[in-house]
Amino acid sequence: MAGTKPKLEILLCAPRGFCAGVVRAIDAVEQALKIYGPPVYVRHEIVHNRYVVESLKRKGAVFVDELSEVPVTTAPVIFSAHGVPKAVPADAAERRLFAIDATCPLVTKVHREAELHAKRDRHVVLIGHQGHPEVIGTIGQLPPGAITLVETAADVAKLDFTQDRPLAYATQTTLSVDDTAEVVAALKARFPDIVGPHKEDICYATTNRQEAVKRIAPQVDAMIVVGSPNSSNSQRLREVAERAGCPTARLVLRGADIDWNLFGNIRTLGVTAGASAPEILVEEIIDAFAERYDVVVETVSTADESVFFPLPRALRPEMASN
Ligand code: 10E
Ligand code: SF4
Repeated sequence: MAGTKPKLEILLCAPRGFCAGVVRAIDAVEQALKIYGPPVYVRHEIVHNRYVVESLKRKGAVFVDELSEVPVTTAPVIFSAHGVPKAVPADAAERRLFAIDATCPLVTKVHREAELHAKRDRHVVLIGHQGHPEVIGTIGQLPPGAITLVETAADVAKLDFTQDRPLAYATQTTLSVDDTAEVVAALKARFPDIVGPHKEDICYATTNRQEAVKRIAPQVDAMIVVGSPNSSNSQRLREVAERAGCPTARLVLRGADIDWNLFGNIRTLGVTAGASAPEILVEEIIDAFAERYDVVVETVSTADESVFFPLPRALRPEMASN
């Protein structure tokens, strides 16, 4: 078939894929397996990517939804990058489990902000997606009722706080930058004294990946976001692509999942990857296109990233020799 394939220009977003918090969380599981040997228990998917989870399972990680599924053991129990309610480490301590917290430091920062607001008697309005583990973790930093969740500007309109109630807001780290700006504006309009972070708590990785998609989306016939359906930041990238003018944007987990009815007759394709999607899957997807098309890949870079988070203390190399 060589020479007969149609041409396809692929614009590859940079930055894309793994963020510093994801690298740290996956490294934490791998390092725990290396130091302590299997099994290493992990509460919740360490990051929202099935390929990552399956590869760690093969190395001896055991994934559980709740601590109650972990037997009496001296093996490490790792909390996922999304963070956990305070009750979880408390429960682990009571059961004398060897807990290791792989919560991203940028999520922990939001937890500490929420605590600080509560200490200053402010009720916290959290902007985020109901039911998402990060939101459950953040709400679980304070006693029940201390945080009110809003998802949209319409939710803000329904809030019935009196004007003299001290308020603060915080956000999930992986939200749409544009949607969140709207919700924050609605909050400030209704409650001018509300206290908040400088802009929002959306992290650098979320912001940069959305920015790169915005640059590329108007120039391509279709866009693929490599990532899992349960990955919030990946879903946001797909939405950002559509809103920025890309006619077809889809989340794709593996090369075999590409819908060729949608992607079989295009001239330009944008590719990015959510913060939990490994680069090997980006390569797999580009290879799948290269089987059908004569592809030329151009990387479009909109930011440089050099963020690095050291491993949780219990897993740093000096601990390995103890
Ligand atoms: O669903 P999310 O985007 O929150 O999670 P993910 O595992 O896909 O990506 C990493 C992001 C984290 C841990 C949330 N800050
Ligand atoms: Fe941390 Fe942001 Fe990555 Fe979430 S997306 S793990 S907050 S760096």
